[in-house]
Amino acid sequence: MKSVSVSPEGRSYSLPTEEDNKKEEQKLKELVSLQRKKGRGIVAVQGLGFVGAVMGAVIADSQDERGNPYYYVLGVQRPSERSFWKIHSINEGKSPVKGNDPGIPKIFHRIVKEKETFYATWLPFAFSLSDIVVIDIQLDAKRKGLGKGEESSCDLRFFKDGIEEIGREIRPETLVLIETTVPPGTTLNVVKPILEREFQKRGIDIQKHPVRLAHSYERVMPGKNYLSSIRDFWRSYAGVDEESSLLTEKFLKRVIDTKKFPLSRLSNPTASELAKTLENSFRATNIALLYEWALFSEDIGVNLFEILDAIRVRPTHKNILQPGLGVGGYCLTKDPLLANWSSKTIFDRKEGVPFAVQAVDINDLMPFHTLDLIKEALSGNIKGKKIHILGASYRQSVGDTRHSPSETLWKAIENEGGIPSVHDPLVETWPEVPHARIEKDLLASLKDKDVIVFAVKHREYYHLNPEDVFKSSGKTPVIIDARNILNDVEIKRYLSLSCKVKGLGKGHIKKFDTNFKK
Ligand code: SAJ
Repeated sequence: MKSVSVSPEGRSYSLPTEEDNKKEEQKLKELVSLQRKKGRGIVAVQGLGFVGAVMGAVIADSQDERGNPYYYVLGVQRPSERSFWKIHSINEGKSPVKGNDPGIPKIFHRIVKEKETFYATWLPFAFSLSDIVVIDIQLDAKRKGLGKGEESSCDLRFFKDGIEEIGREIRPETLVLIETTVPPGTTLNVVKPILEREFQKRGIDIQKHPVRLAHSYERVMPGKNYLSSIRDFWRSYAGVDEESSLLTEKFLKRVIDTKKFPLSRLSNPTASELAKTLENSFRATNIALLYEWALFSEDIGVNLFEILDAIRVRPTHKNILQPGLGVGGYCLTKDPLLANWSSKTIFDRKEGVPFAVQAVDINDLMPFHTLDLIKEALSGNIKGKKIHILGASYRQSVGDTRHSPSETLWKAIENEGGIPSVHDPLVETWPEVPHARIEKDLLASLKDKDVIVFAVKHREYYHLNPEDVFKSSGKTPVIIDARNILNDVEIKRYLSLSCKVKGLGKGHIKKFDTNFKK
């Protein structure tokens, strides 16, 4: 049976045949020669995921002061069952990624249907036609389980295959720009040797034609500022040599608003790779640190969050973060592990980055404290109790369940005989918890629940009327605030309804008079 790729809307596309490949190659040649006649540079973007697809769109949307597009972009996506549909979606002028940024659907329609500066394909042949190849394929850390960061490793196989594909196709003068978050040292110690080997296999003299290669990490933040996190945001970069750095600088200056957001040129690609993993290690350790202060606050009867507000007013401390249900997503859970692996495996150091790895472990296990709060409120036994989780996504304003702390909580509840359920306004399916039905009607979803956990900072969960929650549940539900969503007025109103209330970092609740009346 021919394998197909199915889009989220349910449309299926047969994967390409040899015949399709031949036609596509001819089409690419014609498209590129037409675009070159218009004076446009040709940029290929490898990987059309939530970074590459939108990065490609921003590049295709860039233009000079007279409004002439700088580049024609070939988005190159492997024809896999999981992702081949994205190629058709883009070529119909539709974004393959969802997000709250209203600019996303508009930019795809503009570059495909109006400007005609973006075309998606599956053929690596596109790299042979390009002046610049931007790499946005993913590189995962292989995790051994929650709290086992030290045992994680990196499997570069998929990434190396992608580099070899590029090395087999590109012309020697083509710039290869890596944006993927990679273990520090990858550009110089893995990518450069592969490209040089592929060049030599093709009879290219790498002394005369040194590879043009650079690293510049992306700071894409899906959500309401998706596009501006690419176009209106600072970038660091470094080339393997002066020529590569200059070519990269020229490219980035055309695509990013570097007048408002100046570039930072670093001394070598390893510095750029280290910077990215350090940024997210800093963020992960920031949150992990506050977790132990949340436990401290709970035990001594103080509200950690009013303390953080009082500290944050200091300019030197305004970036102190908050603990919560846990730390999920694809950045803070992975980047410290990439650096740890690189330190030992690429640089043969004895030490990794143990503090950053410990932060990942602390963050991984954070949801178990919320389970403890639930058990405390239910005098230790959650068997048969209906526990409703508000939020499946790993963070607010996106519908993304990768490494979601809510997943850890859901599974922990099931393990102890509880009956979890979940509501989320943005998540449609939960691949990591396939049997979970995502409720969409918030108040209706509270019916008959013994425990309600505020798990994700979705805006829908703020300022719910405690009386409405109480009535909708039809019981006297335990209220668990795992994300500092409830304010003290709401907490007191739940208490006056005889609900038990517990909050991560909110030791002050037990000081409220439990007979508090309105
Ligand atoms: N989280 C907390 N407390 C906080 C902030 C976040 O518990 O104070 C949790 C979130 O709930 C989530 C996890 O951490 O589960 C990650 O949240 P995040 O806000 O860091 O979002 P990410 O994972 O999408 O991080 C990305 C990173 N961007 C890139 O790597 C390009 C990160 O550097 C950004 O700071 C972050 O987006 C952002 O600010 O949007």
